[in-house]
Amino acid sequence: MTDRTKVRGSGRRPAEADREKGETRSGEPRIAARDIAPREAPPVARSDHSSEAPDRGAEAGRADELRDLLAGLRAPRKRIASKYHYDARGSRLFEEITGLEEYYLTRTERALLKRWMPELVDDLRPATLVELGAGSAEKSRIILDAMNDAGCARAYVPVDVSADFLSETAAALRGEYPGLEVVPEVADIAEPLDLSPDLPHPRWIAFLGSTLGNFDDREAAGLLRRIAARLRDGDRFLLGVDLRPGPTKPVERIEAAYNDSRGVTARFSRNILAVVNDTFGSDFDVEAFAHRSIYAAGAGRIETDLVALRDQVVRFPGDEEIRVAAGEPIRTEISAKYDRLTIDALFDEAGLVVDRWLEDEEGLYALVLSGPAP
Ligand code: SAH
Ligand code: AVI
Repeated sequence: MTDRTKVRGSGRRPAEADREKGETRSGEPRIAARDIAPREAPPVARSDHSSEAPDRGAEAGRADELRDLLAGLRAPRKRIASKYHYDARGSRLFEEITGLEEYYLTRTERALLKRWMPELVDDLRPATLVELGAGSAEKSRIILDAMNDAGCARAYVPVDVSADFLSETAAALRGEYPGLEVVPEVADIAEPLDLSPDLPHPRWIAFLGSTLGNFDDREAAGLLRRIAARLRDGDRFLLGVDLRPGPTKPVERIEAAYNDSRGVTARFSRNILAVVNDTFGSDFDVEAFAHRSIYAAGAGRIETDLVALRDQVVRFPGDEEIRVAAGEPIRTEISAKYDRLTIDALFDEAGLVVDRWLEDEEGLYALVLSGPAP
């Protein structure tokens, strides 16, 4: 049994699993964190953060990622996985988006957390908060503050694919919450979730920001199933979701959130090509694509494409070429929207039961607290 918290991702090193045990000042078992002290920013797709040279496992992981990427770009409808948005620049652009007037999601979720966390945390007393796609953990602090106030806070496990951003987040949190074990994990949350048995219960697994909506139906179902399988009695899953249009939420409101007047979302979208170039050595001309986000009512989701402004040939190392025709879209992101019915159906399939559905007065956004099905 290892004492580290790990969430398996691509390119992980088997040797990392054998980390030594330590103790906290209070004598509680320490939940060992991987060393992710700030260092040269690695490409987003790398999850290898030890100080040694990349091993064959990491190289194989990268080769798999390149194979998947090229398969997506050769598909009849071209696509790039949305996780490639999040290098350091992409993460900062997303932070900028969260402050935009049009992007109501973050501030609505923040208000819901502020309204409900003190009461719920005091009631349920989670000892560990695991957060998927934690980013800057700005809103997580609302939960952590409530855990501190309730005197139950023991460990925080932010999981994110953006390594450099995660290390900044972890360093900041260690300073802000001295008694808390902060155990960052660089990993792809679409991969199996493997939590250390040493993390104290009750545990909450949080997935905020409506990031679930960035995964397709199959991935989302798998993710929820794996989360449900990790929950013991008393543990909870806290999900934040953006809601579908309704009487007080016109479609235009959703579309405006993804087509902001300052063009920050367009820069965030195009940055995915820069990340692919940096990670795989391709030569996408970032300026040769236009951002397009449209709400697809049938699917209940925003669909974001980068549309080629001219015919082009994109080169990858190893003489691989991708041809893109003028007007051809590359799907870079979906942002699914939910309602009570779609969540109930997803949760039912995953083995989760909704405890509380907490929605703002305008019906924009919901926090869903759930537990394992009996
Ligand atoms: N939870 C924060 C950040 C949301 S942005 C909030 O609510 O504001 C989405 C976050 O998920 C980013 O930090 C990004 O790096 C991370 N992310 C996206 N795809 C991921 C994946 N496949 N695996 C792990 N993290 C991912
Ligand atoms: C992180 N994720 C939930 C955001 C969303 O709304 O889909 C990413 C984003 N894309 C454009 N704007 C924000």
